[in-house]
Amino acid sequence: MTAVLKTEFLGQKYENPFMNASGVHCLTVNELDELKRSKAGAFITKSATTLERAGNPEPRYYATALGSINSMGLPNKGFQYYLDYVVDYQKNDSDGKAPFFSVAGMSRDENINILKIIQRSDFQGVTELNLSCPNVPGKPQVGYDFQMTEQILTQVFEFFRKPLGVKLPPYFDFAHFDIVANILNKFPLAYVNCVNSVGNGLYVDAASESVVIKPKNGFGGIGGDYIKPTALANVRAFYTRLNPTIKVIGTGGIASGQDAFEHLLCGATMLQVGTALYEEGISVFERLEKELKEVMTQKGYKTIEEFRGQLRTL
Ligand code: RRO
Repeated sequence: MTAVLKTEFLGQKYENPFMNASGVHCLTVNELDELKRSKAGAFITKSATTLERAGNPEPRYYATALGSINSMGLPNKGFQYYLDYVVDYQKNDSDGKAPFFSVAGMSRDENINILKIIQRSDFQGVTELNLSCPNVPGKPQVGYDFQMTEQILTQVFEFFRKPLGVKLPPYFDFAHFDIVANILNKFPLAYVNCVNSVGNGLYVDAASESVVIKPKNGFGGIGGDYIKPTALANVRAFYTRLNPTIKVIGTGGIASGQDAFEHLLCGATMLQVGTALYEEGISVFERLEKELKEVMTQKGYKTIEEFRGQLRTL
């Protein structure tokens, strides 16, 4: 008996649930094409702003034994670059991997303007609105401002009719899970993506008595092993609170088949890989698939549907 990883998400069929996390290996057409040729089931573009941005000064990413810290500062090629890529892909490729389009305006108006252009464009795929970039100096994460989150979504759904998901920051309190889920349940969202990096951590190198990244005096978003329990908690909290029409993408600490299995058990449908992809390169997808199939086979599961969301409590 071989386990199969085939996954249906928003009416599309994918070979497996694995994708890159936005920001990792998706800045340029070259990197995006590498994802297309990889074993990833689907992929997503770097969060785009209206105009190209160079991002924060380097060093701005640092790998540690347990994960990573980054303060990239939203470097991207500008909205039109990625829109051209995803529309072109739709016209010329029929491999069922159509890229998701991530956008991250720096203000409410910028988000609305970007989404209006997507609504008018030929792009028919999935858009992800990033409400949780932790690294732009002077710009707090929208996802921690509940009123602003609701205002933006209210304005967006006055005109946006294409499939839209939101990338959320991690939340750490049941009161916040409840408040945010109540807001999200008011809208025809396609999915939520839990979680973005744990914002504004600080990694200290004791030997040099120094921080390890330059922007914001060393403060940055934490990813990797450090954040898996937080990611799983957010996947589970939203899976159990949201209308079943709103799917959950699990992101955070996926570096093995077992990590992937745990996210699926908590209720995730697609799975995004950030730090492990950055560290290992695109061959990570082949390994994760093999390992997830092994975990499933060992447990006697043939398909993901047999155990998705079936986490037991005591
Ligand atoms: O570019 C970044 O610094 C960045 C973004 Br937009 C994000 O959403 N999450 C992250 O960890 N880094």
